[in-house]
Amino acid sequence: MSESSLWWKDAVIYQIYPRSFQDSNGDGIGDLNGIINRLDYIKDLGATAIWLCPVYESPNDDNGYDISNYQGIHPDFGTMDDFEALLSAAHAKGLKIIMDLVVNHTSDEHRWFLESRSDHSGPYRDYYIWRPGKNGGPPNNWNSWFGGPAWQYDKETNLYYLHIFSPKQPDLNWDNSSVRNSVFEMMTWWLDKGVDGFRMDVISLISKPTELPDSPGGDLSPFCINGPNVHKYLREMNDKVLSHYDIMTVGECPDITVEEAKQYAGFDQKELNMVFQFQHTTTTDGPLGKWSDRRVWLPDIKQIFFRWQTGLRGAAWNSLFWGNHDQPRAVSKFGDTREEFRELSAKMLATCLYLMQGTAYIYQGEELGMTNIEFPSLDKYRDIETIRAYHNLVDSGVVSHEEMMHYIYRVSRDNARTPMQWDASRNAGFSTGMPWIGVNPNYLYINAEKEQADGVSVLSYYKALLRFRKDNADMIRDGEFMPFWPEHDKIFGYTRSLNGSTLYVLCNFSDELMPLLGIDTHGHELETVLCNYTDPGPWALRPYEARVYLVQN
Ligand code: TEU
Ligand code: CA
Repeated sequence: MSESSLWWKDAVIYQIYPRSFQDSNGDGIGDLNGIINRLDYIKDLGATAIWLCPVYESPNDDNGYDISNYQGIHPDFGTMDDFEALLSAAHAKGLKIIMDLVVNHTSDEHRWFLESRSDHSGPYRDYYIWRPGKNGGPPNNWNSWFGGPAWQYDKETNLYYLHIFSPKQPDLNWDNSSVRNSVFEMMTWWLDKGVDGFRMDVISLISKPTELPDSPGGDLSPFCINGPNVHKYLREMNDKVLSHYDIMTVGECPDITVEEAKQYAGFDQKELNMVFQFQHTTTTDGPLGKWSDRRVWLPDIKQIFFRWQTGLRGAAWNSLFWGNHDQPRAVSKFGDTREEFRELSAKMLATCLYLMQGTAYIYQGEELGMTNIEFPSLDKYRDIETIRAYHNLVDSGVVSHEEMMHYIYRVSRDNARTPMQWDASRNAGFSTGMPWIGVNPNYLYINAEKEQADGVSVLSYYKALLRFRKDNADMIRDGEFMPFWPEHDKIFGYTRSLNGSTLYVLCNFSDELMPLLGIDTHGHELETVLCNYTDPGPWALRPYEARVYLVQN
């Protein structure tokens, strides 16, 4: 691989959830023209690429993760011409565009599924996973990740189809070579248009075992995650499509370990460039999975990052993120949203994350320190996962309404999906119409316009941090990673070293003053290069302080 094809190692990727980013025509839904209008903001932040969540035609059962036409743009977002205008405007500013590739499943309104369902002997029948029922019920006991059985009965043929997600998201049958070729052709079509890569939705789920056995407790994960042929199919994809372009790929891989990540994204594996792993986002899971109010315990998080940083070193590449469109807001989950600490902890979290080795991902609004939302009632929520989980757990009496709302406030995906907060005008400057989902009332004081004018805002700090990352690209990309004070339960510390220079990154994850222990610099000067407080402070870390020292060779 030539050096130029490794641009993704230094990339800073800004993730856009298009419905919630910027509405340009007053219909309450963010759109492509809205994104075009905000490209300067993204560029100015210091991002080098955009990951665009799905903008394809879709009945929106799961906000675009249920695609009915891979080669068409949803009219809510605009037209293919608008997309092409976005692509060339972004490229003109030096911003790359990474598309979301959702090929574990389609919408049940996709032409392939409509034909599969209606023509039992036609070429599309085998595009999906159809099975006869057992003992008057579904083929096995698997549960959908969105709740309820993972099988949907089809009256006409008296068969069931598999859906890991909603019944409107039937799983494709990747064992069928025509499915793979159709997907590869579609990918080629986008790449020929000039897009710069793919974020691959649940790509580790595409291969299912032919025998679809019952699972203890109905959990399909052990059978569908990293299924039997997943690596074979990804190598074929790499060989037929990916290897022909100078692009980047990141595979979303729930429940993945370091060893498995090396198989998907090993430098010599000829599959993907990197994966998203979720160990650091799932430490708070409880008996009801994500529906829990557990707090993050720093030693868990440290251990996970240390494992990934050292485990992938020299073998594969990390992706660095706190949040995305499925996660609660980073500062609400990992930081502290109390008034005096929100900005400090948001800046600290960014410092801690983006000076590690890996590609940086910023989820829209994170750079403002946007927080979770608490809507007063379920009918204000839009997310299918939240609504289905509420009914599964509350209607059956497993948890009370109050308890469930409490969990929803912590972890619902809608926390990340409230409109981007641009300014203090009506609807946060997101839309002149009625937004499809409620705006967080804190937009009056958390918004881009205000933060742009404020030299010590979260936004300004992000810009400085990303500039630092860029100016020290060799160190951040290649520097050796070492845990620092690994046993400390309040400070997340590590060093990066290259050519005799060392960067010390020290982050206080608590609201207490933390004395610093000695740092042996062998007589060299300790220069503070980044800090989220404006005054130098004592030889200690103040609440949520992030301090970065450089010891030059
Ligand atoms: O998410 C996959 C996934 O693992 C989610 O089910 C995740 O566990 C959940 O959202 C956490 O709350 C991807 C997309 O990112 C998500 O938006 C889609 O709904 C899902 O795939 C189906 O396409
Ligand atoms: Ca719109």
